[in-house]
Amino acid sequence: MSSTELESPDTDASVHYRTCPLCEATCGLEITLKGQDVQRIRGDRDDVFSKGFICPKGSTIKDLDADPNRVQRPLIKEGGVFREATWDEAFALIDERLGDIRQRHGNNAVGIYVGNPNAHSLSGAFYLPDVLRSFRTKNLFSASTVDQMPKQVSGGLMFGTALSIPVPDVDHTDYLLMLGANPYESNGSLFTAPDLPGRLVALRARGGRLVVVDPRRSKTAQHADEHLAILPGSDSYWLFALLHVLFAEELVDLGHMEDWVEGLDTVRRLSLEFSPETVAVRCGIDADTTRRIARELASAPTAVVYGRIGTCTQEFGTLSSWLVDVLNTVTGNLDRRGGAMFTTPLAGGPTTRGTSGSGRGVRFGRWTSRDGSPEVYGEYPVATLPSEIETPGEGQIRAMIVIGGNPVSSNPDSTRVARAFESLDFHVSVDMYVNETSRHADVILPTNRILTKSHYDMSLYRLATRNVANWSPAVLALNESIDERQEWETLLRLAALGDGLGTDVDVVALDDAKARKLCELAWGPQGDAATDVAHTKKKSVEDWYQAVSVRRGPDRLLDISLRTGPYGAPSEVLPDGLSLDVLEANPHGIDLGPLQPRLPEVLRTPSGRIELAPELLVDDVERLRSRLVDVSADSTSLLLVGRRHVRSNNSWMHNVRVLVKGKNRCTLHVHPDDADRVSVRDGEHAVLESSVGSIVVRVEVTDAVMRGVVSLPHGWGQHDEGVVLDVARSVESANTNAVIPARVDVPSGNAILTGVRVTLRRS
Ligand SMILES: Nc1nc2c(c(=O)[nH]1)N[C@H]1C(S)=C(S)[C@@H](COP(=O)(O)OP(=O)(O)OC[C@H]3O[C@@H](n4cnc5c(=O)[nH]c(N)nc54)[C@H](O)[C@@H]3O)O[C@H]1N2
Ligand SMILES: Nc1nc2c(c(=O)[nH]1)N[C@H]1C(S)=C(S)[C@@H](COP(=O)(O)OP(=O)(O)OC[C@H]3O[C@@H](n4cnc5c(=O)[nH]c(N)nc54)[C@H](O)[C@@H]3O)O[C@H]1N2
Ligand code: SF4
Ligand SMILES: [Mo]
Repeated sequence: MSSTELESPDTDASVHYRTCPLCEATCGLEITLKGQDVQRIRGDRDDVFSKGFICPKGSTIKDLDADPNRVQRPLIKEGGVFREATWDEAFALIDERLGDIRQRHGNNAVGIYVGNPNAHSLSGAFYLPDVLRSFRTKNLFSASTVDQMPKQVSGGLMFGTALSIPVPDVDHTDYLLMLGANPYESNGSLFTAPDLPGRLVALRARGGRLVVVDPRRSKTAQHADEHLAILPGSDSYWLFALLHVLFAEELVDLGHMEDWVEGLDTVRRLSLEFSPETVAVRCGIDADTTRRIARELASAPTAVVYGRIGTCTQEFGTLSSWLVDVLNTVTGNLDRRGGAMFTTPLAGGPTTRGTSGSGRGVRFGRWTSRDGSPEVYGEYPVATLPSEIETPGEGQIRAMIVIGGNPVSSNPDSTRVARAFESLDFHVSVDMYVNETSRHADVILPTNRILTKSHYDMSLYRLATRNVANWSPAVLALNESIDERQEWETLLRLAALGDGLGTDVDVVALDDAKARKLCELAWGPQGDAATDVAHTKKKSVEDWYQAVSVRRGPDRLLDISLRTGPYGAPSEVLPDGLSLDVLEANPHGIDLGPLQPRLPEVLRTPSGRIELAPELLVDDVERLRSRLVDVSADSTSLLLVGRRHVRSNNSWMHNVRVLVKGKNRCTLHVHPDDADRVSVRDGEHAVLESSVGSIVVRVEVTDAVMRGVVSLPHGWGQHDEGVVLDVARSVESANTNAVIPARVDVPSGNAILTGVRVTLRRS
């Protein structure tokens, strides 16, 4: 069975269906080809989840794949300039240099950074762990610590795994309180729901209420019933004040969770000192409003609190992330229809594996970095990466492997990050651009074009608002004339190199061994194969391995995950059980319906209960307390926040001309009163300065930002020498991370990117 259907008598034309991998919304695309030429990309109206919705980025995949600035073949830097090389040549150089560095300085001398696109890549899902393991280094970093790590920490502590993150049941809720998220531009995050704007419109149309808490009147705030402007970084105080009211007015009602909750009294005690009056000035929200919202939350038939990047990348990111789910719990809205629910991922995941109802839970700080940063889920904070590269001594990072990431753009104190990368002895980037980061590399290994990859969003389907699955086979063939290779093969080769197997490896054999091992694990006493075995009646692990080995690479591994996942066994809805064959036969996806209550089975805490007051977080409340009066506040400085635009995607899509044309979007939003105060005018240049640097920005005066707050989007400023991004370079822009100091939220190590103190002056 194939997802290709002939649409016209023109035998050359074919229509293919493909999930968009660019953001978390997982929209279905309908792609018309003529031969190997992409004629058109539009929304797949039959997609079970997105039903035809796409954003302006989805249809630009053709432009991305055809970008003349794409790195086509491996590049090796010689005498300061890149030259094209063969894969063998590139791998031989990597092997020689990394081998030498590891031998002389130990395994920790090699650091690895993995970026955001890996979360959307089937290759990344299955082969990246091999790379991370193979180099036996503790110096592992990722974009998670400039993003969602606080939510993973709070969810892990409360419910037991790194992916125990409840998702708003947006399609059924009566009340959505949203903090620090702007899905009208971002299309949702840790909350996979294609056409989230449409779902929010539907929520309001059925009589529900949407309240948005954001220092900016964002597009989502404009489309809400109510917008509360909050001072950046103060969400934890406000969330505590909501709890304060709920306890004081006896509105706490655990409902069906009564038997599963531990620590309610501790939370009540902690909330006592954060009354709406106490936090009003710090948050910029008056006490009456706070009381009213608390009552609305408690009285709505169903309600859900949701916080995203604005609540994570802040001084108290973990506390905010935690309090969001505490509120969901104490209002009885956790794990019930219309509340905050857990996905049952069709391909399985940490919340479906192992013993149901309890587990090992999570532990952090099992080892620490040289500067004392505790590991969190095996990684160190990216904010500390430059110092790990620059500080001499045992364990100093001398070489970096960067995979699908652009830390020089996306990490705080970016000027220092650039300097640190420049000082490395060796650096390899797996990327398709020579950008802010990879320009420093000694070797660049290109990734293959999006449409030559098969796709299944392993990570984001674990956080989806319905239980869905959709697999897309590759639409285009690899371009042999440039020796284009699948990224999973590149990752497998890198892993082999890390394992000391050298460069002369048989990738097919390595992949077979990996699949066989996965089969054996699934077959073993701890494994999940039983579900599939039951219906395939395979006699041995070998039979089973042969059955899945009609495919190779990540597709085979996905098939194993599907067969051993929660829907692998035959059921009423899937009489044959779930497998990749089933998904292949359903090119518009499979929808197993709205989220279902999963308590207590979803829990993996050692206690088998919801830990409402984990010690690590309770201890961090002291830090919150100590900052109730913001002593660094003064009348001349401003608080910097970010923003996203629907035509952007972090740092790497500004090279698509149709997305950047028109109005310049890298402007600094300044409130009219602040503009007057510092004498800057709309459209003028100004200097934005902080303790770590200064940048020249174009000012846009608008009352969409709170007084005292300025906003600049991230991911811009592609003007460094050597960056090969012709379109992005032609746009006037600056990198906001050049003025953001490298500071972290303590429990998670996540970078503080919002609420940063800056000054503004005329240039
Ligand atoms: N100030 C500020 N900084 C921020 C943020 C913010 O809100 N404010 N947001 C943060 C967030 S949420 C994130 S997720 C990070 C992102 O941080 P990063 O992941 O470091 O950066 P990206 O811009 O996503 O860069 C992705 C890189 O991967 C490459 N790439 C794209 N597709 C592929 C592929 O299929 N394979 C490979 N190998 N490479 C590919 C791109 O060319 C690009 O170089 O930025 C963070 N930085
Ligand atoms: N078009 C587009 N879509 C994207 C991306 C992109 O770059 N472009 N990136 C993707 C990625 S990697 C991610 S992680 C997601 C992020 O998805 P979202 O979390 O929805 O991110 P944003 O759209 O940046 O919205 C964050 C909002 O938080 C507000 N904010 C800032 N500081 C605070 C604060 O202290 N408190 C509160 N309450 N609010 C605050 C900002 O003003 C902003 O409106 O988007 C994804 N989708
Ligand atoms: S919303 Fe996200 S997944 Fe949907 S088309 Fe746009 S970029 Fe792709
Ligand atoms: Mo992100």
